[in-house]
Amino acid sequence: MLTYLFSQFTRATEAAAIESARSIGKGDRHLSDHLATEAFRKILNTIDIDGRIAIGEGERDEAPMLFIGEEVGTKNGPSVDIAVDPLEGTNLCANGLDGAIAVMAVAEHGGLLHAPDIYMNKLVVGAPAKGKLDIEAPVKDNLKKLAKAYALPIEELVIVVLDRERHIGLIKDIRATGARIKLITDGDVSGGLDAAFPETKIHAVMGIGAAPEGVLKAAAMKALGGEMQAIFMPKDQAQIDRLVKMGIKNYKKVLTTNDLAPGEDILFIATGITHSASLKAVEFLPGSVRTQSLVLDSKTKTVRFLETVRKDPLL
Ligand code: VTB
Repeated sequence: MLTYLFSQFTRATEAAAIESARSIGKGDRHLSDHLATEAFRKILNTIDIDGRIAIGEGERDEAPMLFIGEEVGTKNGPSVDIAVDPLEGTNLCANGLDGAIAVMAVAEHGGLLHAPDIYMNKLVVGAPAKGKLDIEAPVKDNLKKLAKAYALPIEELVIVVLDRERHIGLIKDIRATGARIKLITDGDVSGGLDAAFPETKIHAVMGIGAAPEGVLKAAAMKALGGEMQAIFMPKDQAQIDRLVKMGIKNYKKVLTTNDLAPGEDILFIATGITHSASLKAVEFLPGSVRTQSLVLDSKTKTVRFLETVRKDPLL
């Protein structure tokens, strides 16, 4: 079981969150990303694991750190695959907007889909609606079922959608049902987490975003009891070839939570950088810093909220 390592991994997302939080609002997304990535990797390499980055900052030739295939950890420990986004929502952090998080998932070797950075259509719902929606069905049918699952009038549903031109039709379809929309500029992992917590009053995330974030969301849904459905949306033949090369032959297939995160033993950890409906922002206090992290364990179905105050963020 990986659960005994959760406090170690949490140190890594905390460090990434704290360091990138120093750049909130500076308008420099590269600086924010760099601070998060460096801090995350520094801590990760002190942890007793034989780790491999399955989803990271990109291919080896385009990412200096946390590239796909990079070996991380001390090598004295379990063999694990890691999906990581040290700063999910770089623009959110750079512009001081809600929803930036430092996030990772860890699983036994092979426990996370090696998803290339290609778009996918995604549907995320919380536990009450698990198994009740179908990503291929019309939006109005899905929202009717969602409203029923939550025992709410459809008008009270709130659906998170990335504010993109490609979603004009989707937004129209959602609004036609009477449901409400929370448009976000970035950060649909954070939106996915919100959908799993009823107190956030967010009920689903719909629309097209990047596949690596889809794997992270699926890892979270495994412990939270929610559901993720997804379909790859390659834009050209080169992307189709890439999917096939990575072992995804039938790319038109609807992927389930388990297809995206097949591991039996998955830890998912997210630390808030800026505020979101389910996580608090990093708070700098006189002489110390406070963070809030969500730590999910799929094996024991444990949901932990961890608030930490520390003097030296990288200890
Ligand atoms: C999504 C979303 C991310 O990028 O992948 C989105 O999941 C896709 O971006 O949180 P574009 O539409 O700009 O290509 C993020 O918003 C940021 O990585």
